[in-house]
Amino acid sequence: MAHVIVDQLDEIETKLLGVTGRFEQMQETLKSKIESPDIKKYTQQSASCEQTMKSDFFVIAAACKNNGIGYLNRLPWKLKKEMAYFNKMTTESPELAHKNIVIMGRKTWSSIPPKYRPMKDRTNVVLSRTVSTIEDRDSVDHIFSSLPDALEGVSQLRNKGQVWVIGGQSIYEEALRLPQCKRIYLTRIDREFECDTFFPELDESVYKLTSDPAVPEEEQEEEDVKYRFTVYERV
Ligand code: CP6
Repeated sequence: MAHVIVDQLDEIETKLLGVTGRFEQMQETLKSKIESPDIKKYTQQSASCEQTMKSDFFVIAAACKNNGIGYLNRLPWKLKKEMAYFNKMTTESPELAHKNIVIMGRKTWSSIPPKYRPMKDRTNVVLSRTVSTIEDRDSVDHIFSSLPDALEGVSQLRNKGQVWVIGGQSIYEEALRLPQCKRIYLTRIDREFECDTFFPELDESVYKLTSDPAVPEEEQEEEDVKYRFTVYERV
């Protein structure tokens, strides 16, 4: 009786070895297929396609001496001409027939006084993981749940206008790390204000100071506050 079982076990072992061998062979075949030039080329093409599907964009921000950009969901300062500069830069498009796009986080959207929402003559895009938390949702042109989603989404609008990322803190942090971020228009306000949201540290090896003919280089002053418009370009 015992040797019958031993014989059966031997037989099972032999079969298992056969199966394992064939399995290993299949693994080898699959591996060589994945590494074949055709598949490699396809993988690369798909990666570069994903890149071109995302729109290039500019970041625009105003930050004070302590890098603050906001306090209690509003601006820490009142600078009318700085606001006019923001509106001019984000509205004027080199392609006259195309509106520019402004992308902002949900809290930035809610910080805009209702009578100025949506920002006029611009396509307003708001980022939020939960659509239901967006205030005054009907005034928003497009909602996306992440910045990469928005960049891919707006690239499909067939709009040749510029794309501007306008804040706030967490959106700036993500935007500055993306290779599609080509320029940063940063207004540097020469005074400290109490703030609870901040502009990220600029990596000066990635972003270099440059100039733009549309941007005044002289120091600005209003309400006894001095500030400068700076422009950085991704190298
Ligand atoms: N950039 C500059 C910005 C803003 C301002 N100046 C801004 C701040 C808050 C909102 C929208 C825009 N992104 N340079 C202030 C006018 Cl809600």
